[in-house]
Amino acid sequence: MTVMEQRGAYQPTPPPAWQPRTDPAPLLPDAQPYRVLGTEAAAKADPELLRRLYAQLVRGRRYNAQATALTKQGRLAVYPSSTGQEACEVAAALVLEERDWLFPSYRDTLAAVARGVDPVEALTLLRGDWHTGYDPYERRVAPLSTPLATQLPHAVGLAHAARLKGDDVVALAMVGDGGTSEGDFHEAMNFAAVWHAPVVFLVQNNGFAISVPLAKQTAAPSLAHKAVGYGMPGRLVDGNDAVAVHEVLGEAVRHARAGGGPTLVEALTYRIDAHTNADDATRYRGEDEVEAWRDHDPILLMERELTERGLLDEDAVRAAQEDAEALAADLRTRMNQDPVLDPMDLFAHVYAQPTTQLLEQQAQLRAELDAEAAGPEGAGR
Ligand SMILES: Cc1ncc(C[n+]2csc(CCOP(=O)(O)OP(=O)(O)O)c2C)c(N)n1
Repeated sequence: MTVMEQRGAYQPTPPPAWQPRTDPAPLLPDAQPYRVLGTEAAAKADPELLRRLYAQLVRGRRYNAQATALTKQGRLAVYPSSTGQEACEVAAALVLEERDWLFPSYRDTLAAVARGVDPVEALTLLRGDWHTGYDPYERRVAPLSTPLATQLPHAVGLAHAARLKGDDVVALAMVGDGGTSEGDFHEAMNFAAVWHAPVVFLVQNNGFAISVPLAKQTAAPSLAHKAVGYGMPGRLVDGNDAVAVHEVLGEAVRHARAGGGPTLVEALTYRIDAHTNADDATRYRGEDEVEAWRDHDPILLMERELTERGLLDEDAVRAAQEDAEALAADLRTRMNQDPVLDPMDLFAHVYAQPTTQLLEQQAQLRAELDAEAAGPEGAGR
């Protein structure tokens, strides 16, 4: 039989039946952003939680305003304000247990403060002083991360390690919409899903990566949809509705704690201020857009709800404002004191085992500082 005849006799067998490895349907995000405030579900919200969230939102708004003012007075090098995004900041901090970890980005100073980090220490990095400024282990808040999305693989690593050790720890990592286009985002999401790590990703979609609007950096149907490709559930929530964000994050944290693996939460919000004090937002967005979001302000939404339910009277408003003013006054006083800095600290905490070059540089700086301290006479000896 010729080769051609043999081929003619060949009967192809059908390939094995294919089906998706994971049913994508339960992973799909909410068709519409999940909301509580202004809906029937709000009636079920715990009054104590509403009051607590409200007080923290008011404090947060004041903290943002004061930190921005400090940049104008030359007391703070840069401040990426989260005005308009306070609901996400506060809910992320309040939803965690003490034993959990928060992984913030540079925009999330407020989340760190709401979790108990000293308000001045939280600004150390943005002041241009050394290192993180606060002890990450004290409140379990990782350093504010400036390189986009690099905090995400760290969060996954910590959460995975905790699970391997049998520790009951969940990591909540915060990132901006722009950060979701980074390679680190992909790597973190993939490892988290494959390892089933107890981690929650909170994407604050505030519409812009500095001046780049979302449509120019992703063609995804929503950022929450990205979850499905990695095999984890995606959730879409109104990021200005503090109760809704708290609820969605709470569910995701409980799911992770119970061994259910990671969740990606996209919170739709808006950055009312410019990217930082160094940015002019009028160059890439119109005032109409900003005004429309002011009507959907997180504090306004909460005030309406509390007032309708008779949970907010003048005394409660005044108490929240006084508390916020006290925070701002403390920030002003302490930020107006010149920090005492030791230039030798530059070399601390860089490597566990300093490199030869670093040791040489350290010795050189020591010699320069000693010579300076000795003055012209000492230098001549
Ligand atoms: C790896 C990396 N690339 C670029 C930058 C410069 N950069 C700083 S902020 C920013 C925009 C980030 O936007 P987004 O993630 O949406 O966060 P937002 O500032 O809106 O909170 C960019 C590109 C950076 N910090 N890190």
